[in-house]
Order: sequence, then structure tokens, then C-alpha cells
Amino acid sequence: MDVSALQKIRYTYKPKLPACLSQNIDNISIEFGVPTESDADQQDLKNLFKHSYGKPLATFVSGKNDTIRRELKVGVILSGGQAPGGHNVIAGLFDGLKKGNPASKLYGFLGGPSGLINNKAIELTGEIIDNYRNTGGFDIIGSGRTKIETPEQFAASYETAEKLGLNAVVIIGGDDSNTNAALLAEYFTGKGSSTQVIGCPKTIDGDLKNEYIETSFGHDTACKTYSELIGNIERDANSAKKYWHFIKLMGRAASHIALECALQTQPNICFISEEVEAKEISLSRVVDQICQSIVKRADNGDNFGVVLIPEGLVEFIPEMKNLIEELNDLIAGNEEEFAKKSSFIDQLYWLETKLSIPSYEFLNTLPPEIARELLMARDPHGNVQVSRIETEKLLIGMVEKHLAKLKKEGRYKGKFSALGHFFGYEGRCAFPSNFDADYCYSLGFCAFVLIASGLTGYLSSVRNLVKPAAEWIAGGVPLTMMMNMEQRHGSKKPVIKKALVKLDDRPFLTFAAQRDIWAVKTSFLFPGSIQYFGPAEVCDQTTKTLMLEKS
Ligand code: FBP
Repeated sequence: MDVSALQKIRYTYKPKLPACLSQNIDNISIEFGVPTESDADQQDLKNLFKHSYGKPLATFVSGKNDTIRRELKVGVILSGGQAPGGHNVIAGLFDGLKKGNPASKLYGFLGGPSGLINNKAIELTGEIIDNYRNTGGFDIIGSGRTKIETPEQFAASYETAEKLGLNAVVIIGGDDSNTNAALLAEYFTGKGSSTQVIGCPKTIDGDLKNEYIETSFGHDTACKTYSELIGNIERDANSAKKYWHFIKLMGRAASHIALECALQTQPNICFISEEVEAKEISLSRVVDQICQSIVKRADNGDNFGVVLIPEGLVEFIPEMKNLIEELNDLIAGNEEEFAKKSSFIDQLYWLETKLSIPSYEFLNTLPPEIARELLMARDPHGNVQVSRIETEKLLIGMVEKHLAKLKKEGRYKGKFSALGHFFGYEGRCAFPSNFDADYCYSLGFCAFVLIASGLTGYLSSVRNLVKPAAEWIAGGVPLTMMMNMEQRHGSKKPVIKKALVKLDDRPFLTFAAQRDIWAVKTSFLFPGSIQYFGPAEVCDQTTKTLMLEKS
């Protein structure tokens, strides 16, 4: 196979493991904490997870482990959107299994959770794994967004596990996929099955985190890739001095990616959706804020700049939030009827009598292409596909209008020419940074130890991540501990709580303390591309967010 020079050399990179996992594996034992409680809605979750609620935290320590040499059969699933490092989770899991017992087998389910439902799997051999070590992408087995939710899908997953004689299934996914892992673990135990279920925290969005999951994998590499691109655009803007760049960044509801990129690149403006929600900032105020910066910079002769927009922003602007919530419930409750409305006009007509008056009126004020995007099909978890809503274009259009008004009133004398960008897919399959390569390999190895030790319903956890890898702490967090009840598809469902940006935490406060200066004075930073070889302070550092959170 023809491969690039970087790919070839990355195959040989040896990911760093925490000391507790790099020792003789017969000496990796588990220390259990006290029984845990869910994040909220304890009684509801106790009733729903009769067999798996309240398990204790697990931490790996030195000590004898009698079960680690067992011969095991494990199936692995990549679930949801791609995130750099997924291949290394599989490599870490594979190497752990083979170290435990060379006869152990790893199966890869093809195309995401549907591979488990439909029993579509391949055996992952050393030869296959070696072609994917330290590379980006999920193409080793593919990914998918199917949700295991119907009784038939649970039964089919059980049948596959029985047929293959699986000791465990590892689900590598975000909050929704790990909610699925928790439900599957409960279902298998309830059926008397011995198949264990272990999750791994994946998502570039960075919204699957808590005290024990410091970050989801892929977030580091994706943010570094977007920051490189933003830095390049800033330098272009500062050289040509003629464009305002409006850059939408992936991340769903949470603004972790936008915040990290802002800390890395110091743009003129960056919105944080969580702040917009907390302060109930309306769409016109968002536009006003951008225009204030444009006017002040134009007064200094700077008719250029960079605005960062988290993709979830639209979901948090109060009038938009109400509209989306109403639409979600209406569409989920009338799925078949809504699907029959084939044209946009028919959809609007149908909604006229069903939406509240303010929401219907607001929908009509939006440019038709944005309204159309809001009505598009939800993803299998009931979420609006925010990556498909062109917020950057919506804002450019509104800013243009407002500036024209200010010009008429003599309050703006500059020139405004804007370009829109959307960065998302550019970063999801990048070669994992050294941090993600090491972290992912450790998560995979950690999943193996959890399985070999007989645990189910746990999320693989590696923490103390701002320290060198040798000092990382590894173990497992009970999945039910991270759950609460939320409105989904029109009814209350158990879900892993999304971690949004905390407005009283250091990363946001650090950004907030500087943004007024950035808004007027060009303060751009140019982080450059990810470095894989060289000094540790350039190659192995993780996100500014994590460093600030832990400082
Ligand atoms: P996950 O939540 O599955 O990790 O996906 C993250 C993400 O990249 C979001 O940032 C984005 O909104 C979404 O996936 C895009 O989905 P798709 O890949 O289906 O276009």
C-alpha cells in the first residue's frame, strides 16, 4: 500500500502509557471506591438501571490480578462522528488483549452500532491494526449513528453477542453513544448474559467530561487543527486588511471548541453559546456586538477582523431556542404527518397553527434558507443538525444590514466585506496529536483491563492529563454516575449529561478578561500546525482549556 512519509513514520510511534498500565500486567489490580449516585434524578435512574446503578469508581493500582490472563473475545464499535485517535483506542485494546493472552480475539463491528445489531463484523488482526496505528479517521471499521433503542435492536445485539461468544463489547462514542452503552450493559445483565459493556469517551466537541473524565479524545487534535487554520486566516486578514472572516466551528451545543480556539488565536470576537443563553442575548444584540467591534476598528483604519461562532449558537439565542424546542417536540410527535409535507411552503403552512405565535413570527423573519435548515430532519438522537445551519451567513447578512443603517446615520465610515467559513470536517480525521495518540492508546488499554477484571457498565477513564503520561491515573467510571433525565423526542429519557462551558471556570474567565481588548486592537496569535517531533513543550502539550482548568 502506498502511504505518505508522515503516515509511515507515525506507524512506528510508540504511544506513552501511564505507569500503572505499562508495568507487568499481572500486577494491575483494581481499587474500588464507595457506591456512586447519578448526577441527578437518582430515583428514576435507580428504577431504570436495576442491575447497574450505583457501582463504585474503579482505579488501577499495583496488586495481583488473577483474571488478566483469561482468553477473551471482544467486539469493538466506533460510534458517531469521527474524532482523531479512534484507531489508537482500538490498537491499545488489541495490544492489551494480546498481552493478556495471545489467543484472545478482537472483532470490529462494521459501520457503527448497526454492525452489532446486524452481526457485521471482521476479526481485527495484528496486520490490520499495524496499518492504522497513530493515524486519524475511523476507516478501520467505519462508524455510524444508529441508536440501539427498540426492543428488537436490543434483542438483535444480544443475539450477536451470544453467537460470537463475546465476553465484552466496547463502544467508543460520545454522550449519546455511551448512554447506549449504559442501556446495553443493563439489558445484557438483565438477560443473564455474561457479555460486559465498556464505553470510551470520544468526541471532538469536548462535552463528555466531568471530574473523572477530564476530556474526550479527539478534542485536542481537532482544536489544534482549527486553531492552525484560524491563525492562518488571521495572518491573511492582517496582511490584506480587507476582509472580515466569520468562522463557524463545530461542537454541537457546547462551545468548548470555540473557547479553546479563541484562547489559542485571540480573534476579535468569539461568542460562547452558554453565555448567550445565561444572559438571554437576543439575535439583534449578537449582531450589535459584532457591529460595535467593526465600527471601532474601522475608526482606527482596520477594516478587517475575525469572528468565531460556535455551531450551537443558534440553539441558545432565546427566540431561536424556543423555536427549536417547539419544532423538536412537534416534529417528534407528528413524525409521519410532517414527513408528508414535501415542500417548504407546505411545512410552513402546517406549522402556522401549531407553533406559538412568537415562534411562528420569528421563523418568518429568518432568511428562507436558514428557516429551511431548521426544519431539516433531526439526527437519530433527536438533535437538530446544527452543523447544517449556516449561522455564519445569517450573521453576515444581518451585520451588513445593520452597518448600512449606521452608515446612513453617519455612525460608521468603514468598508465591510465579509467571508464565511465553516471548520468541522477539516479536523475530525487529522493525524492525532501526540497527546491524543497517547491518551487514546491508554483508553483502549484501560478498557482491556476493565474487561479482564470482569467489570460492566463502566467508561474507560484516564486522568491527571496535564502531567506527563507516566503520571496519568487510569480506571473506570460507572456510566450511570454521569446520567440524568432529559426531554428527548418528546419524552423524558435517561441520558449522559452534556458538559457545557462553565462561565465561572478559569478558561472562560481568562477569555472574558481579554476579549474587550481583542475586539478593538489586533491581538492575533498564530499557533501553527501540530508538531509530532521535537521538544515536549511544542509536541506534547494538551489544550489551554485543560491546563487552565487544572491550574
Ligand atoms: P459526535 O457527537 O458524534 O462526536 O459528533 C461530533 C460532530 O462532529 C459535531 O461537532 C457535529 O455537529 C456533528 O458531529 C456532525 O455530524 P455528521 O458527522 O453526521 O455530519
